Amino acid sequence: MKLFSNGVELDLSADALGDLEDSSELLNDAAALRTKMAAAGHLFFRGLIEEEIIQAARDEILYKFAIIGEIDPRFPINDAIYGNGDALQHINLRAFTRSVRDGMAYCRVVRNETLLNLHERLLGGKVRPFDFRWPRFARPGEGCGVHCDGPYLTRGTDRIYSSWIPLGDVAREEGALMILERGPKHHRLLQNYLGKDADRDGLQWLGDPRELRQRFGTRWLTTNFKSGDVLCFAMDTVHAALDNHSATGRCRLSSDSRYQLASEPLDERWNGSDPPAHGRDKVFFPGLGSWNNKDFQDEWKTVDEQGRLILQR
Ligand SMILES: O=C(O)CCC(=O)C(=O)O
Repeated sequence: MKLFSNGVELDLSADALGDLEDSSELLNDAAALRTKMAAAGHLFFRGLIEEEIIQAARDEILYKFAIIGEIDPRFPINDAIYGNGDALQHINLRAFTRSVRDGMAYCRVVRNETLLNLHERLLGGKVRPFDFRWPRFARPGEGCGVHCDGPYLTRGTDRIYSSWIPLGDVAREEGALMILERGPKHHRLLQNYLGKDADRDGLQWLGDPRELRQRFGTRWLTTNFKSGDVLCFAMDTVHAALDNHSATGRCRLSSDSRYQLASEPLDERWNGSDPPAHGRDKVFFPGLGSWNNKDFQDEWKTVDEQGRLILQR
């Protein structure tokens, strides 16, 4: 089987691609969690969150996507087969994305007690999830470019961890997340990039995942994710998504959420009852090809005052 990220075919040899290692046995050992996170920049846990909690969030979100025609009605909604719906340009996309982001079942995943406890152990105190959340519905052909989260999220503090949570099984070729293994060149090669602010400096993705891996001299790490798994990573961890090449047209549903100490300053873009994010005229709605909006690589779509997509073809 071939794997692609950002349209680039990955090298599948053992020194270029590896498996994420399950850290579940460290879960109750705060010192060991912190040591491993400091060394590797990520921690992966199999089955951290109960299956029913994930399935409830999956149902809640997929029904919303089905209503706007993004899921093919000829198949069970839970299969999430892409529907080529054309309702998108007529709806209030701002309201739609907010209803997905703020759904009760989805919030129960982001605020799951085991997940919060994990972040408390890592950060050493009471944590606070960012008020903004990033649910992702990745259609066939879609993925996410190579980047670190730091430049996008750290105006308040840089002591933040991201958790990537598949909302349902996500096989590697269906758009799994991958992490660039840390090596001796990591911080030197990223020094300039990590000092940037994505909004002020207009950042683009870090580049070709195959070429980047060779330059860093390490491996991409990923796995066939199962419902309930959690991949937690640091602000300076290089990551990207594999492109969704599902043979059945299945869309990948996942979530990224962020956690910091409640006592530390907040990044005002992502917190509050209605976080401004990257601007009131933009909504987080990744995918659908190139939108001629190079800001934030098309993950953010421009909408009009009624929240309707401004088509930029
Ligand atoms: O799920 C994706 O496609 C990308 C997720 C990501 O970049 C993140 O969690 O920071």
